[in-house]
Amino acid sequence: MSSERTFIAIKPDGVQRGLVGEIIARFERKGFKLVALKMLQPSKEQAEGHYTDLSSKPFFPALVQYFSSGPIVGMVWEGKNVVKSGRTLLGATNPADSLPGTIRGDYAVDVGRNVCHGSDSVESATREIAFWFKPEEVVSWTSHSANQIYE
Ligand code: IDP
Ligand code: MG
Repeated sequence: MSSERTFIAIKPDGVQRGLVGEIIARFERKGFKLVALKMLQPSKEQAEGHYTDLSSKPFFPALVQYFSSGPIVGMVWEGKNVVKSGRTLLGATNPADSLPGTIRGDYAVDVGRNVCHGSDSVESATREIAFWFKPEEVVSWTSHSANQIYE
């Protein structure tokens, strides 16, 4: 069984709107395994570091302001193809294009308030997990349901 991991974050708007449980529940019900979780208030520097690849974009200052405007919930989820599947659960970046049934499709309207973050590749996931979590904060454990979720 693959042990691919991804970094998923509930952004400040998602926390303020009371969507923490809803978003966690969707990943749990899908069958992915939670291996790390923390709430924190990102500094401007942390927001810039997290989104460093987007620093040349015109919306970068607003994005950094948004991401550091309140507490976030950062998580690491593990499972088969979890990077790609996690992005599918989140929905398209712009909620105008996100399908109903996805988190952004169900709960967001504007691209600059799209509720959640998910790593876009295995390489990004590795970088983002190391950026937000110490190695000892990520827990390796065996789910009782593993044989019911994976053939
Ligand atoms: P992603 O979150 O789906 O991976 P990225 O392209 O990595 O999308 O952009 C990071 C975040 O920046 C988005 O989730 C969104 O909040 C914001 N963003 C992306 N494009 C725009 C834009 O055109 N205007 C305003 N904000 C944007
Ligand atoms: Mg991205």
